[in-house]
Amino acid sequence: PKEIFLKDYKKPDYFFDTVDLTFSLGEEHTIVSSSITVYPRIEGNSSAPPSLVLDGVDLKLVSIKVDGKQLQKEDYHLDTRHLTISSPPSTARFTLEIVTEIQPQKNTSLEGLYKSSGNFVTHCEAEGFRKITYYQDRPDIMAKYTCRVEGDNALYPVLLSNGNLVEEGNLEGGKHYAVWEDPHKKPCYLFALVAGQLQSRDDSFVTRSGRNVSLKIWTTAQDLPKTAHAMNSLKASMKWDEDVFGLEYDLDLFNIVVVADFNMGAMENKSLNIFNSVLVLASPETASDAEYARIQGVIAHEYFHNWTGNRVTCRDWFQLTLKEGLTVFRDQEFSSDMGSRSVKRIEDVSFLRNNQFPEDAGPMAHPVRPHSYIKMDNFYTSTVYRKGAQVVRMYKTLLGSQGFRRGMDLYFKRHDGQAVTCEDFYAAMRDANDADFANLLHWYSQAGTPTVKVTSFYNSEAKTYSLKFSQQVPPTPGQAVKEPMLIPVAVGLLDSNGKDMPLTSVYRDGMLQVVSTDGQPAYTTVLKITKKEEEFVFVEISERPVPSLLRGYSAPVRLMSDLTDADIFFLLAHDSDEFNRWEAGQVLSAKLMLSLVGDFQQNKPLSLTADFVHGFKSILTDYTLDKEFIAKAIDLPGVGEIMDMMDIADPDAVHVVRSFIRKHLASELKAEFLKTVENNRSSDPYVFDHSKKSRRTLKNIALSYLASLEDAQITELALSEYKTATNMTDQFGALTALVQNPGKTRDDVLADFYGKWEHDYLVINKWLGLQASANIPENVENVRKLLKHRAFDLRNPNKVRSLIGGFCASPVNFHAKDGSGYKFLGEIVLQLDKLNPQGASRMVSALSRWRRYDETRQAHAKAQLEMILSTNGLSENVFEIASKSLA
Ligand code: DPP
Ligand code: ZN
Repeated sequence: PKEIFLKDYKKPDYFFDTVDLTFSLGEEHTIVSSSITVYPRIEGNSSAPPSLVLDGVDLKLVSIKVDGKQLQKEDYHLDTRHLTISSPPSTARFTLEIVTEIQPQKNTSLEGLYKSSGNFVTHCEAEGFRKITYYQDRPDIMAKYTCRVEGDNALYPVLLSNGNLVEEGNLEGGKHYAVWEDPHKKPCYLFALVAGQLQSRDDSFVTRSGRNVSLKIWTTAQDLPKTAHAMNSLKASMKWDEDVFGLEYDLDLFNIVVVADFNMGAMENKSLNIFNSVLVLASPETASDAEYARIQGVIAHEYFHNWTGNRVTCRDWFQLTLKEGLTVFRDQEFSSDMGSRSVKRIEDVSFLRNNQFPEDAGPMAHPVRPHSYIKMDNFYTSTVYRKGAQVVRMYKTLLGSQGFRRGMDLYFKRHDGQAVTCEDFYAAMRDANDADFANLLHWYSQAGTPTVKVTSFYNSEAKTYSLKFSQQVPPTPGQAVKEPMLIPVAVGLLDSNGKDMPLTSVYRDGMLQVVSTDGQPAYTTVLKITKKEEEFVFVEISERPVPSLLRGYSAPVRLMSDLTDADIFFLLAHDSDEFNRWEAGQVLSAKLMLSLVGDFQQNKPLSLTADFVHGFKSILTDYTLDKEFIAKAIDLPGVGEIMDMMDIADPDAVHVVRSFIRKHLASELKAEFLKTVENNRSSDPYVFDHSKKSRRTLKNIALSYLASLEDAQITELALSEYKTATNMTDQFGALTALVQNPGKTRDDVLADFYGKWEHDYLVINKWLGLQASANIPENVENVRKLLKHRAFDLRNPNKVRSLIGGFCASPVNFHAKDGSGYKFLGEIVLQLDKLNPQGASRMVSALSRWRRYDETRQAHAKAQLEMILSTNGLSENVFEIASKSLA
């Protein structure tokens, strides 16, 4: 396998202007004919024009013509990856016509053209278009497409592609056709085609300049009622993007198609988004609040790509974060505006810490813009997406909302219709604001989570308060030494009453900086750390403050401060920044968990301090707080997050400690938890809004604490919640609470749930995931049984994610010390790799951080990686992860 490097990027020798495609869909094979107008990048500069190299994989070449003339065998070269035309015409333009034959019905990789539930569907990002026809499959080739689709009338009554429908009609032999024309230039990864038996929910949206856009969500007739929430989310996204960024939709039609077999969550193909069914279909009875929220966020995400990704796209795949980091940032902002901003922030930061931090500290660590890859599919990572979004957020933190908007406007003004780089985004932000951005670009090139240490000093005579920062970026594979980064640290100072002190000015390196605006003091100010060590001194500070640091999590770093526990309890009680109030609780919990882990490892008894229980209780019972905020604040840091803080990760110890704290709190605060359940129960019809969702979330987490007690009265309560639930959030919440404890009740309620929902594969996937992720002893055997259950299918990515991905999330069973969990995964990866390399490599990633564990676990995991790597015929996807993990 060949590694591809960012530094080797070269402009293409040829561009494509127009691309006309015809698909003749068939059961035995599908014929794809393309007609492309080609022009050289540099016109007439040499008598021997460079060869034209086209990508193509798993294709049967039927014919190839240049300017109408059939090419002979000696005119081109064909290998398993490329079709090379050695002497293209030296004219200013020529036409290339290629016919290929493919077999979508046999394509289990789910990239290129394949079949799902009998329908034809495409997925091309990143490099799937080369499985459809020979093409320069790279995003800097942007062309105008037409697409004619021909297929059987009865089997494929609906024929869709990008853009506008310009013609349709009947053909001989019971066939029909449709011709689609996309007026916008696009890279081939945004091409899409769908053909099959589908029905649509129809709606419309009038843009602010008066364009009437027809909106359609396509799915099976049976699932149509479950598309209402997705449609509402789409309309809300369209409105929000106009209001916040001034961005309007640019065609008269916007289609979303629902597909059961899909590797990604969804895909932003121009005007024809294709969605994994789990991210569209929802009804109160079948989908939980978490799923409603994800649907809202992802519908918005894909819609927002129309500008950030499609109108302005990436020059090459190394720039993926240019569109993904930015679009994730945009969907996060949208969701914040639809619900609670601080709760959304808390969720995003937890996700980052549980998923991205470990990635950034492991063998696959890469900058948000990677320097190299073997398979691009392996770089659709939480680093590129989530840390990338944090990088975009830092621009906003540094520039303010208006400055950020100015930067976005300039970005579109300069680059609409282009394929660009992260530097272009940076330059637009800088130029629109005359900003001084020293060191911000390092975020694109340096991997690893920076650590920021803070020490504070109050001078009561001078009335100054100083904060001394030092930063360190850890070494990562291929990057031993790092440069200091620009780290924006939002800071507020609390007085002894817990109120924010007014801030007027601060000395940075002895230089006075005014932080008040228009004569008004600030209550939060953003300190720009740019050096390895730096000191900031606040003046006119009348008493020793408690600092609230990194408000709103203003940079994706690990913060270590000299605050005492008393300071942190004070912040927990008083900080005006809700995120930092939550953070204070997390810091206290994490400290406690790490110290109990130490006790557990030394066989010492575990116990909680009264202070901790009291602090916890005061949050649980504070009726002035937002209920969803309470739910977040009483949730302990995840096992992954705590393991990430340890020198040698100990999954058993972290699990035991986390369970101990939960159980202990449940027992000490049983009455308060019961009251929380009681007060937040509701028999109102399900509505997905912040206030209703908050009640349900709080009730369900309280129930889950209580159920950890394994107490007969609580089991009765949870069973009754399960039985009387009128929506999936409550039903699944009660089920989740009940299945923590092995035994007959657990078995019965799981069987009951299956019986209820057997007919609904999305609900059954939740059932699979819940069992797979259980921490009950020796669950691997149960998961092996579920592999053979008729509800499971290794070819379906959602089922794989639920059952196999779910299993890998169990600290107890995946990381079982006898290696049984790793062995199970090793076997599955090899089976899956033959069907779907992308799916297989996603699963093998769970083994990649094996060095983080003790020697016994290391040996077991390493053996599996070596076994995988020694297998013949391994995909490049799995090869890359397995080999880099062992390197
Ligand atoms: N569909 C994926 C996403 O939107 C890749 N573009 O993030
Ligand atoms: Zn995206």
